[in-house]
Amino acid sequence: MLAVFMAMGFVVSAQNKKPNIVIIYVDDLGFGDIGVNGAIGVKTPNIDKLAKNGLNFTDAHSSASTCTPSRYSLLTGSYAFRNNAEILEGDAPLIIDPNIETLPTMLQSAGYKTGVVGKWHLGLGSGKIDWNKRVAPGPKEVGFDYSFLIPATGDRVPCVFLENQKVVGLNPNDPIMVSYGTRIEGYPWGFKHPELLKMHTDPYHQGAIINGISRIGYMSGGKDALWVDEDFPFMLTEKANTFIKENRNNRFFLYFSLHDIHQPRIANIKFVESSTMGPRGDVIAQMDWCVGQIVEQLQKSEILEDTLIIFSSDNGPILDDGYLDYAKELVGDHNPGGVYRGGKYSIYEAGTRVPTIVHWPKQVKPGTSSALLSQVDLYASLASLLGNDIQKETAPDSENHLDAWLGKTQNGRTLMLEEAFTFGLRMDNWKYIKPKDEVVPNWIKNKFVDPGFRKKPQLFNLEIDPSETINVYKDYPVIVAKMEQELNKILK
Ligand code: NG6
Ligand code: CA
Repeated sequence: MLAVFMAMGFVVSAQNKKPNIVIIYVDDLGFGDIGVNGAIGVKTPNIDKLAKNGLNFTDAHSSASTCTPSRYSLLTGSYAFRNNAEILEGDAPLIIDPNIETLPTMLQSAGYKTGVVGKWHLGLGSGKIDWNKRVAPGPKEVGFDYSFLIPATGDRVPCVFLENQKVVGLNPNDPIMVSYGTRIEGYPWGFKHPELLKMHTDPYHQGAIINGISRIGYMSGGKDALWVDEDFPFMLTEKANTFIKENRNNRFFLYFSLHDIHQPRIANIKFVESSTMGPRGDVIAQMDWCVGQIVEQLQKSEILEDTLIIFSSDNGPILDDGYLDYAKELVGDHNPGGVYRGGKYSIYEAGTRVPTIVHWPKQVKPGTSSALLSQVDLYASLASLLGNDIQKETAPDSENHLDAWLGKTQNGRTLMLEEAFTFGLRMDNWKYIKPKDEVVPNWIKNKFVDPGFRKKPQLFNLEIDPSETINVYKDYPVIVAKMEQELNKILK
């Protein structure tokens, strides 16, 4: 009897122990891009191992089908449309209000050390940025004790890292200037100097050429501080692992936001031709290596068992997204979005249904889960894990689904919003897409991606039609009316 009580006591105290939390956030990774979900053209042994020893979700979603909106929702627990969050330029102001409670501030008040390493793309500063001084507000002001950033995206200037909001390696005699409007002299422009390019681009990526790659936007100065794209995997994993090592005796939260597999897809030579899909596959392999490095560090620090790892992506897959890198998936059997329709930018399922793995050896039994979940729910779910109450106005769209995230139930949301150029709503296995009377923007037309909005409403029954091929809108007026009503309630 005593032994039973003691065993129970052990379980209770283990449950009370707060885990370290690591969110590994991949960029543009599709549902079908990892081995456990059926990838063919590339091997992802490290991610597969995480999935085999953890919980692999088949119906978990980023909140939107592009980066900035998804990240905004992840960190604030609020839908992106409430703040008009859209893909930001590299000099855009910070879109998170420093006065609100965020996921990292919530974790700070629960005693966590917080850090972000990698792609930010949530804006910085509050107007015109002086890149030669500390750039604020930024991660610190919204709850991160430490930051090491790619400020926006790999295809946008400035092409420099920011550590704790200061440009790394900047020579004060060579100040940085950035412009997204007027062309500024400085680094040569892609459209004028195609002979300097490693790869050709669409007309939107023909600004400053840095490291043989032309970007969106113009830049001058900061020569000593320029990043080398091929070194991203090493730079970022090293910074993340240093943060882990330094905080191994604290409770910590690491938001590890990889640049891969976003374009420009320039794999390090170590990973070139490590897949049969060309550059897009090579950077998937590279990203998988980074994941392995983080897990290995957690293991070396003897904290893997106590760490809750959440692996996911900010939106679905895309082939050429502006750089002509000959992503070859179209000719192979590899299906980046799995059986799902669409991809990045799209309101169809592959836009937001992304690889999602939860790994926490002490608490989560290995398996799979078909619970319907959105990343916007991580806020309230993690707050509940830590026993934190959240105020009503905080994280207004975040639902506590801790039991589903930890595999204690297969029941997640009954209703779930999806954001893209229009809105989608999931109600169990029904999917409704709000009509939109607009033409497809020019810049997206040539991307082999169907953004999915139509002049007429769309309804799909994912249970029998997971690939959203047959619009059954006319056959189910009652369901449609109910879903329109629910959607309007959310959008109001
Ligand atoms: C788009 C860019 C695209 C990519 C995307 C951001 C053009 C024509 N296209 O605006 O290349 O950078 O923004 O991707 O400018 S995301 O994953 O960060 O949302
Ligand atoms: Ca993305």
